[in-house]
Amino acid sequence: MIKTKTLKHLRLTAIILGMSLTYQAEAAQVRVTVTNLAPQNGTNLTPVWLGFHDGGFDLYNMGISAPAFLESAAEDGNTAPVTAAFIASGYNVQTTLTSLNNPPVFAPGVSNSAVFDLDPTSNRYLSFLSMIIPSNDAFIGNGNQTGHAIFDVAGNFLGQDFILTGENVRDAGTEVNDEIPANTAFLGQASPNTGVTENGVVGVHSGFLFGGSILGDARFANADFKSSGYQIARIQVSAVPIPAAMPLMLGGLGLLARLSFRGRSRSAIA
Ligand SMILES: [Ca+2]
Ligand SMILES: [Ca+2]
Ligand SMILES: [Ca+2]
Repeated sequence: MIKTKTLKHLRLTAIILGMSLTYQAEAAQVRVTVTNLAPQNGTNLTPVWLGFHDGGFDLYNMGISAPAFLESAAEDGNTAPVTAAFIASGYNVQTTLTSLNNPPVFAPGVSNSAVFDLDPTSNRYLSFLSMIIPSNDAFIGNGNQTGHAIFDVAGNFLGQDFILTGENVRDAGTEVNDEIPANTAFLGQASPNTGVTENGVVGVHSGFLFGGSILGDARFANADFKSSGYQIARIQVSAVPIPAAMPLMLGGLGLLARLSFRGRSRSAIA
């Protein structure tokens, strides 16, 4: 009798454990945290576009002219075009993460995060994109679409935790870096896509102009991202072990199992 009970308990436990294991293999919840690491009066970041894909979505390549969606993001912080391009490429797990402040930019020291439900195969890689402000067309974003794997080929969670320095700042090559306030987002630019067309290619940004209107502005006195050791941002991708509802659900299942077992025992006695 005791043996039968134990066996039944074991079988139920196995079923419940199996359910939780199946859940982990099929989908994973991850948290992406973006932090602006620049010093006070340093560089700001526009809301950060984040997208998860299977390695088939490329934001840009060094030495090649920027796609239109990159121009909008790099010159105006507008992520609507990259969002549409991502969908057009067949992907749908993406967001534009704001700072929750007003304006929604990431000022130095500001951090925010978002949680995503990911498929380890179709959402294996992270891509990110954000404009550096103020600037003409400076941005951070990964040019290597498979550079930030969240899962390995077998679907095991890898996570990511990396720091972008001043050397990771790119020039979209779409607008001349004249830093004239009327051409420069966040300084005096009144409408999108305002500035002198550069007709260039994406490359490493050469830095803000010494004596220019960005570094000459007291609010951005520490925005020289070419200075030694300058840190722009940190991006962390961590696993959310079990969704908050899962332990409750498992607890509930256990209780149900126990109740049904007791019910059966009683009817057996009767
Ligand atoms: Ca430029
Ligand atoms: Ca501009
Ligand atoms: Ca332009």
